[in-house]
Amino acid sequence: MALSTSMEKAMNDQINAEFESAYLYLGMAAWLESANFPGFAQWMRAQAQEETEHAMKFFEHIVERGGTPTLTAIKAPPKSWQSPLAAFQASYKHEQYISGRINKLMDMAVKAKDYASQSLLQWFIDEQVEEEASVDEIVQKLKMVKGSAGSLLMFDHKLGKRGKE
Ligand code: OFO
Repeated sequence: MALSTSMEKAMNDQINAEFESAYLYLGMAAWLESANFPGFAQWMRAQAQEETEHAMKFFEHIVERGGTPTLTAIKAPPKSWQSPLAAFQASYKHEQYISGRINKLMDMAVKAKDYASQSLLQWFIDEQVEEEASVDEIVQKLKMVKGSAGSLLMFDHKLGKRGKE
């Protein structure tokens, strides 16, 4: 079954949203590097990479269903944040926004009885649960280590192992 025009448009918008996420996290990586938190920066780099993979999942789905991926301008991310905690809090908020978008796409797919899109979107729904949980865990830990430079640096070192194990 070919992708409906409205679903094709909505998924193209989601390609943009996923690349916007990648750009946001790459922006956070750049700032965290400049603020001397190479571990947190590495975590954000890996996150940006995952977001690019998410965008490509929508890209391939559109192609496989006979549609045309349409790429549009990506919003520039902020250049700095108050602290690593502020950056991860912004990331958590952003993931909640993305989860809301994925849920809306699922609503559309259900209404249209588009089972192939529902299958793809179910993967994203599960992925969003994980994304929100992992960022929230980091936020909570950053709150705990607040005020202790030594603990903060140890945590930075720990998160820097992401993608390297
Ligand atoms: Fe693509 O999951 Fe985050 O934004």
